[in-house]
Amino acid sequence: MDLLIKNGTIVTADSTIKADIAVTDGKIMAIGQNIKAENNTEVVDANGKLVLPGAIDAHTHLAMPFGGTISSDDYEAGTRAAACGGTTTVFDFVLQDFGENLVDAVKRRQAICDPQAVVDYAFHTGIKDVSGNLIDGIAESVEYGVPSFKVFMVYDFGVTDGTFYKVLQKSKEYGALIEVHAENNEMVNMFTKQFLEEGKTSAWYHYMSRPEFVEAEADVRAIQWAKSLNAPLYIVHLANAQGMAAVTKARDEGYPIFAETCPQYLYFTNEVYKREDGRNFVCSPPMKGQESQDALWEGIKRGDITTVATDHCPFQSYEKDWGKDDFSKIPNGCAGIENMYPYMLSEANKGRISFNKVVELCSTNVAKIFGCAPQKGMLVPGADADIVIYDPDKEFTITQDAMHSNSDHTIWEGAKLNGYPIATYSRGNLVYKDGEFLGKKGSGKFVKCKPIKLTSPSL
Ligand code: DUC
Ligand code: ZN
Ligand code: ZN
Repeated sequence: MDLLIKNGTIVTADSTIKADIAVTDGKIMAIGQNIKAENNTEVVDANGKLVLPGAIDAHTHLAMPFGGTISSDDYEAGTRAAACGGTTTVFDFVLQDFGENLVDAVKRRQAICDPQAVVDYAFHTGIKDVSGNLIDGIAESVEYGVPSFKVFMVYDFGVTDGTFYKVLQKSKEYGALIEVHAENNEMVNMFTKQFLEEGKTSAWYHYMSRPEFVEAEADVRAIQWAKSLNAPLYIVHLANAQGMAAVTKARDEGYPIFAETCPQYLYFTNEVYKREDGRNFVCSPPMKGQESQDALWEGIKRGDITTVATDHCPFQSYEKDWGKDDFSKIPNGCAGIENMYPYMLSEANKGRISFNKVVELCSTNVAKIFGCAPQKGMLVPGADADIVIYDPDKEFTITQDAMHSNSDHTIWEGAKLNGYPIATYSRGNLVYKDGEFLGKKGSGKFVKCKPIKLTSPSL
C-alpha cells in the first residue's frame, strides 16, 4: 500500500461515509473502516476534511487557435491550474482541420498534449468537415477512444444544418455522443453588423448580439433534430432559461437529451458587460440575465443539468484589449479551470445544493456520459486514485496571484469561497498541496473512452 488517507468524510455522488481510502500503484485498493497502514505506507490524516473524487472538466480549449490568436493556457499550464483546483482529468476539444481524418486530428493534438499534461486527459473532436469518406472517421474515433464529437452552429467553421443532422445519424449507428454549441449564427452576424454600423461597440453589445432567444432558438432546433432520430444530444454551456425549459421538456418526454452548464453562468449575469473591464468576460454564449441564471440553478436541483464544466479558454489582457472599441474583435473565452470545483463546492458548503450533487455534476456524471467510468469519477476499489482533500473551513478569496494558469487575469477576482481543496492526487501522486503545484510535466495519460448507449435521460 502506497498511500492511506485516514479518517476523512468520503463524499461520492450517492453516499457520504466516514472511512479510510487505501491506494496502491495509482489505484484505489480499498475503502473501509480502520484500514491498517503497511511499512512504507504514507499516511494522511483527513479528519475534519472531505475526501472527494477529483473533478473532471468536460470542456476545455487549451492552446486552441481561435479569434486570431491561441488560447493562452497550453496543456501544461491548463492542466497545472486544473490540478490546483481539484480537477484530475480534462476533456479538451480537438478541432478538425478541413479535409482532415478525425483520428489524425486527435493524434495531432495528442502529440502536443502528451508531453505536457500534468493530469490525465481525454478528447472530444470538433467536427468541421464530414464530406466524402471523412464521415467514417466517426467510427474510427470511437474505436480509438474518442467517442464524443462537437458541432458548432456558430463561427466561420460552424457546420450546416444538414451536416449536423448527418453527424447525428452516424453517431447513433456507432454509439457516439454529439455535443452542440447552440446559437443562431445568422442572428449573431446580423446583430453584430447592425450594432457596429450604429457605433455600438462596447462589450455590452457582445451580449446584445447573442441574447437569450438567439441561444434558445438554436437549442430548440438542435433538440428537435435529435428527437426525430431518438439520438442522444449533449448541449454544451447551456446559459439561457428557454433552452433549459426545452431540455426539461425533452427529458420529461423520455428523450436522451443532456445539458452542461458552466460556473460563469451560475455566478455572473450579463451585468458584467457593463463594467469597465467587461471585455474580459466576453465568451460565447455570453452570461445572460438573472432569470436565466435562476433557471439553470433550478435545472441543477431538478436533475435536468447533467454536468458542470468550464469552457476554459483564456486570452491575455492585451488580446482582450483588441476589442476595446469593437466588441467583435474580443477573443471569446475566459479562464475557469481552477475555479469550477472550488466554486461549486463552496455553493454546497453554503447550503445551496449538496456536496454529493457537486460530485455528481463535476465528476461522476462526466465520467459516465463520456465513457470513462468507473476508472474516473468514482471512489471505488479498482478506480484511478484521483482524489481531492477538501477543507470545508478554509476561507478563500480568489485572486490572480493565487491562480496557476498562464492567464494574466481572472474574471473570478475577489470571489469569496467557503472551503477550498487542500490536496489533489492524480493516480495516487500528490500534484497539489496547500496552494502549491507539485506535479510533473508529462505525467498525465490519455484516457481512452468507450461509447455509451444513451437511450433515455438517465445515465
Ligand atoms: N466559446 C468561447 O467563449 N470560447 C471558446 C469557444 C466557444 O465556443
Ligand atoms: Zn462552444
Ligand atoms: Zn467551448
